[in-house]
Amino acid sequence: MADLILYSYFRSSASHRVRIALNLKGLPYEYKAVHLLNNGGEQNRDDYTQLNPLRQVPTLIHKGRAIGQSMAILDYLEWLEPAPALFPKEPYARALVLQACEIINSGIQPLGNLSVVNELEKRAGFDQAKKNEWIQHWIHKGLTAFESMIRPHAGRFCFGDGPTAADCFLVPQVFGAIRFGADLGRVPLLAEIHETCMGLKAFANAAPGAQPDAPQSA
Ligand SMILES: N[C@@H](CCC(=O)N[C@@H](CS)C(=O)NCC(=O)O)C(=O)O
Repeated sequence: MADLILYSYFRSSASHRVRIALNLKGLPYEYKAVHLLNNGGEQNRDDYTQLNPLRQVPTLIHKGRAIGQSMAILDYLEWLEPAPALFPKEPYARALVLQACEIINSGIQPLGNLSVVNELEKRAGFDQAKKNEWIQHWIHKGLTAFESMIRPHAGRFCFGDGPTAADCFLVPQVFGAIRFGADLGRVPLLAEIHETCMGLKAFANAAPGAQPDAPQSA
């Protein structure tokens, strides 16, 4: 059994964050695909629920022990393999990186999550066009806030000239923004940082289309 196992879905932005972090730290891992749509959603299977009680990906297994929530996983990886650091040591700088991550982690991603959007359909009769409008609204609001927050600190990456956890969160969210037709022209700095990140193997190899469970066309 591999030292590290990642339960992931190719298109899951939260799984994507963890794939980037593992790659940046050079940690090899075994990929286990959890299909979020097939068979009623494999995240709902009893054996998977034992690993992740909220029935979401990602879940990281290290030496047989499970960790859910991408932020907790990134924090764990930082202790496991401190270099390269994804969080600054200086308290204020660290708080700013966490603030940027949380804009995405709590201000954008949960509002567009599959189970949330399904509830909008069930309870409020949203069709696909309305669902997309809803998702785009939160993406625009969150990414605009993210861009204005990092602007004074950005270099080639969100904070300075090396990737941090903020870039691990940003890049998957930009993939989501493109997928849902959000206007990246409103956040030119983020579009530029995304392009810089995608020039690195750690980011390129973590992309949805590069995963073993991605359909050929992804
Ligand atoms: N805050 C969680 C979010 C995890 C999450 O929302 N995962 C989504 C995919 S990106 C999921 O598994 N959705 C399944 C569902 O909604 O049924 C984290 O950062 O790990």
